[in-house]
Amino acid sequence: MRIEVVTLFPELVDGASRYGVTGRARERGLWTLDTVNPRDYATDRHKSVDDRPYGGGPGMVMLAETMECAIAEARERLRRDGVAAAKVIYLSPQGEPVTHKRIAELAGDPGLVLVAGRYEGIDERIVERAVDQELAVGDFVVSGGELPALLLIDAVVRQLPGALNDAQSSVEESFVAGLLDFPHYTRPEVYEGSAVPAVLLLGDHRRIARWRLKQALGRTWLRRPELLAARGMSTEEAKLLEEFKQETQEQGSGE
Ligand code: 9WO
Repeated sequence: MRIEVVTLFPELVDGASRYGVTGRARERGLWTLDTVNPRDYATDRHKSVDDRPYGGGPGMVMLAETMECAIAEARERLRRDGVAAAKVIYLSPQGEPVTHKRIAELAGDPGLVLVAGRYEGIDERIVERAVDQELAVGDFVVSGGELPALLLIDAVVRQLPGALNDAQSSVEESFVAGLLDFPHYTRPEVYEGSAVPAVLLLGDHRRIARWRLKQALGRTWLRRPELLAARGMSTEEAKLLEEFKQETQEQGSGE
């Protein structure tokens, strides 16, 4: 996969993508990253990329022309590499929510252009003319689109075949199954008076799998009930969740 990021801070995006899973996948050639800086398309002597908003108010808006030139260059580079019609994605709090399903779809694209805005955003005419999808990675505002773009890149790259090793892939499957992950423990067996759950020490792999599924169901029920409602449960899972509820009640009442 080929990813182009339009950003005023190319070193930030390039640098962060060199770590961990995305960095290794990049070294192995599973994906490439290039950046285009709207600053390089500025035409005045101050190299302006922003101006004051029509209608007044605080802050600045990114100029239509420098932004459109930068997006055109990103698309052109991808086209030269055989990606005929790359999707252009603008990261903004006004976008549609990013879900696992959307990430899986994007991972199937041969190339993507990600637009990271700064200031109060980009001129709306560029959203209309040059952007295919406006996406939000959460219901909050940050200072620019670079970290949201990196988050999207990380989530997409880990879906590329060969990006994760076997151990990492199996963890992935639990979230794909629509549940939150179960709790994890490592040495020591007792930490500051708090013991690892006994079932994990006995080596009975069927019981361990059952306990972990119970914890995953229980946590999802407690923290993200809407995920559980959307997914539904098998008869066996419903039984495990009932056990979880009983056990947490017993803890709460001190029995
Ligand atoms: C800044 C601002 C300041 C005063 C009044 C209103 C304001 N709105 C914004 C704003 O939304 N700035 C954005 C910064 C413009 C687009 C890039 N920025 C951004 C993207 N912040 N947060 C995101 C983002 C992207 C995807 N998912 C979550 C957040």
